Amino acid sequence: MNKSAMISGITGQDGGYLAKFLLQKNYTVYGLYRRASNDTFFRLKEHEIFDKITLLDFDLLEFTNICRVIRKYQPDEFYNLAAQSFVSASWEEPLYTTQADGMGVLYLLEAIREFSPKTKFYQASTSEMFGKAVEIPQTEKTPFYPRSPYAVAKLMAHWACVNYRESFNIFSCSGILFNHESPMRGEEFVTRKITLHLAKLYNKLTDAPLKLGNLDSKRDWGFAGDYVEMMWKMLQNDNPDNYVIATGETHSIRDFIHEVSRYCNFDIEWQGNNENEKGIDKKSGKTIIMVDKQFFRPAEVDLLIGNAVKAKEILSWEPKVKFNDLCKMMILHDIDKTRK
Ligand code: G4F
Repeated sequence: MNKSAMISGITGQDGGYLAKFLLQKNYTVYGLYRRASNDTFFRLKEHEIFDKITLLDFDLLEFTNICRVIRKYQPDEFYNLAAQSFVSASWEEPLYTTQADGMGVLYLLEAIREFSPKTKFYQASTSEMFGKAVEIPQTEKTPFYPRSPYAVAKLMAHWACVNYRESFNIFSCSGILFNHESPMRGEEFVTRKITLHLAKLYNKLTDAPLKLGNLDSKRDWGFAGDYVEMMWKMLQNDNPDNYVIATGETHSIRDFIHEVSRYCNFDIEWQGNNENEKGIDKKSGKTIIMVDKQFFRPAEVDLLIGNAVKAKEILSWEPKVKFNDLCKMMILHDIDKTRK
């Protein structure tokens, strides 16, 4: 019989890639989504899988709804990708973020414990838990130092996963994923914000400079399509565990801008300092980037770089897409999309 998988957060970047991956493996896929008045299924349509998924109403804050869904379908695997995932917003909505990203995971684990204890559970944990990193690179053993309400809530969920594994024998895995991007990335995240805006400038659809915050923080950026395979691999192993998923390379926001600019014929030179800094195209003299303090965070995560050697050794996983290829994929997609 086909295996069944339930994916919460089906409408997000990772939900689309994971659903496509599991459908190719002949899974029956249940996609859990939060009702909204706008069309949130555009990614599933772009992946051409919208009609192949059973979509179910779901809300991480509604325990009765979670219990009903788990009890009725008792899936073989549950991938919890649902969250308030925008770090910046978590300072404005700390209580909601904690409810959804922390308590929501406890609700899921309780429902599994009560109604479907054989369901294997994957939790989308995050490199943000390392925050003000105390070690470089970060591994599964690196102590955590969360720097945002988002990271604090995710840390609670991470430990709940470990605790339900050890206390109740639930097969729960925590994937500590470093930043992962793609042409399906939400437009509020920095990489996609940059590629969309530069593509619009290139296609002369706008004249306005792109406003950004801290250009010097560094992230370990991988490709989301590579990372969903690892979510699945964790649940196929004999033992549940925690895994860091990363490329092992780090780049600043500035590096990302330079790399994607090459495809837009911009040669950016930086002028000014701190809040007054600007990125100017040497050829045209036009201002392409402006630093704007509204995009700075109350506490920043300055440097993330992961060591995924455990994933390589135990699950034979390695990322395929390199930083340069990721930049190229994203900017070419957005040049094409904005042109249309
Ligand atoms: O793209 P970001 O918003 O991603 P962030 O905060 O690293 O978090 C993402 O990755 C995590 C790890 O997988 C996930 F857990 C999380 O859910 C999310 O997917 O910001 C990256 C960096 C930050 O240092 C930020 O300060 O870019 C800097 N930045 C500079 N200007 C900006 C901007 N970020 C955004 N979103 N917008 C700006 O204008």
